[in-house]
Amino acid sequence: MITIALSKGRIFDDILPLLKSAGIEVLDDPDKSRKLILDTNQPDVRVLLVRATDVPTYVQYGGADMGVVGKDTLLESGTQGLYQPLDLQIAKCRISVAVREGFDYAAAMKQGSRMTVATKYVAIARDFFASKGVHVDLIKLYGSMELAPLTGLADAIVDLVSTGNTLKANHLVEVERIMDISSHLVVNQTALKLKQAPIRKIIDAFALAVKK
Ligand code: PRT
Ligand code: MG
Repeated sequence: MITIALSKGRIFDDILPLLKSAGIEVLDDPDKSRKLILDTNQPDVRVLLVRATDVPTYVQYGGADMGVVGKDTLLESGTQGLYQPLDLQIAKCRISVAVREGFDYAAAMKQGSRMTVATKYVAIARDFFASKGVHVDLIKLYGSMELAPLTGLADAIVDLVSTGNTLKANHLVEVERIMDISSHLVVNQTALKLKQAPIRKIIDAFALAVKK
């Protein structure tokens, strides 16, 4: 049995064509069913639905043989020992710094002043501002980062941006791009050894489909 951990939403939607290229079709629709373990047309392949941030944990500890997870989540979780054979080029976005319209980011970035930054991505934000030699106070949030600059909780946020519509709707502006993000395939090291042939087959099919 091969178990693949996926999160509902954009990653699930974007991985379906890649799964299909590997001959795998998921038989349940996660939006209609309440099942957390989904069957596929392959009797020896199943899909686990987990929170995006839990995917690295499931794969690391062998609860799943492989999974698909955003680079943002991988960098932030600091998961060790996960084999990452492939950038799947799906669920693309970027991680950026954003501030309230009219906020002087350049001045705030100058030595001496101290900025407060709210984010779910504390590790990524810490590394980024440290690399610039700027001292920031970080506030950890779990969602709706956009509210922080609007309420005075923080001067800036570090968050994912895709179309930019969410920032615009909340009178925020993207002032600096930290990095581009896409989702990666992650594989449990032991599973790779014990189930090498079927796992390789999936990796190879994905690799071929990504190139197209
Ligand atoms: O939602 P939940 O709390 O369950 O978990 P999650 O947010 O970690 O999962 P999910 O499914 O929302 O995102 C999974 C992965 O998709 C992320 O880890 C990213 O790698 C990737 N991804 C790609 C995105 C986006 N694009 C994206 N736009 N994840 C989130 N967003 C959010 C962003 O945080 C912001 O709130 O969408 C909003 C911005 O979108 P635009 O288009 O308005 O700019
Ligand atoms: Mg989300």
